[in-house]
Amino acid sequence: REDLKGLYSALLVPYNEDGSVNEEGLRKIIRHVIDKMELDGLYVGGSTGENFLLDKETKKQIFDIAKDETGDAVKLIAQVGSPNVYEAIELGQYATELGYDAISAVTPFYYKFSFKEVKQYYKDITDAVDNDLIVYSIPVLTGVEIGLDDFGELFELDRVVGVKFTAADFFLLERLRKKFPEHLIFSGFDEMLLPTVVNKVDGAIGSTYNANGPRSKQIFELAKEGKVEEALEIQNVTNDFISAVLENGLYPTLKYILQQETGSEERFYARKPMAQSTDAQLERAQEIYEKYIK
Ligand code: HMN
Repeated sequence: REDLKGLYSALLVPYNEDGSVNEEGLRKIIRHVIDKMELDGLYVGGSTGENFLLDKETKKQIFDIAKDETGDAVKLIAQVGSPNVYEAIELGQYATELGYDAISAVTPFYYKFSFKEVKQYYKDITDAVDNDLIVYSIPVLTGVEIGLDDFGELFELDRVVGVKFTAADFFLLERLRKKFPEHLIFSGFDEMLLPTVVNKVDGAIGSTYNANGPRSKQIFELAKEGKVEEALEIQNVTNDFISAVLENGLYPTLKYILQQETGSEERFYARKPMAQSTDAQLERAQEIYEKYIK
């Protein structure tokens, strides 16, 4: 799936104060990512979209809006994973019918599933959904670690075409790349984009690309051309930005910046139990916005 390579926005979703989707705001974010950030695709239904706080109908609503607003302009990957595998299958079929280019599924979490159970989960999804699947590995949030040989077993499943690798384990990344040259590897930590591109990932999916697209694209392109020194300078500025964002709160800061960038009057709220931004966070977000993005 060469066509899936590239830089993706982990799509951020704005909510209304009552927890419903702010559709107008979401459409504006999608336009911003496609037209101004000029990214290659959208990863819809990930952590950044607060997906794991949503009911099934709202997840479908977001898939609908993203496809409707995007059309065929960029690639679309639907994250459908959930410890509820029946829901994952239904959402996978739903997104596939809508025309999503691929699906992705987080490793099942909460219970301590054995690898055998994790593998069965991916087999159940790929057997039932007529689309290619990217494993979403994010041990920092799920607690699920997958080793090299286990990745090999998942990659043997029909239609498992790659992994979104959100981890700082560069030894494992290097081994994976060497052993599975045919599978797609997407980098998941934006602050480590450069070293993952040096390790020859096929693309990257991240939350900060929604706002810091141009620098991220430069890092990606320069690193691919072997211009590591130049790429590092941009990664350094990028990481000043990301450090400031993480210190002030990832969601409040990105929501504020995207609200400004899209000229939306209505505040971009979080979905409970995620807390709403405080005045102090909003003030700091404005400073970060002015310093790095505006
Ligand atoms: C998603 O599922 O929405 C993302 O792909 C998650 C993405 O990998 C982000 N990871 C987390 O938030 C844990 C990163 O973009 C991350 O926000 C960024 O690197 C800052 O740490």
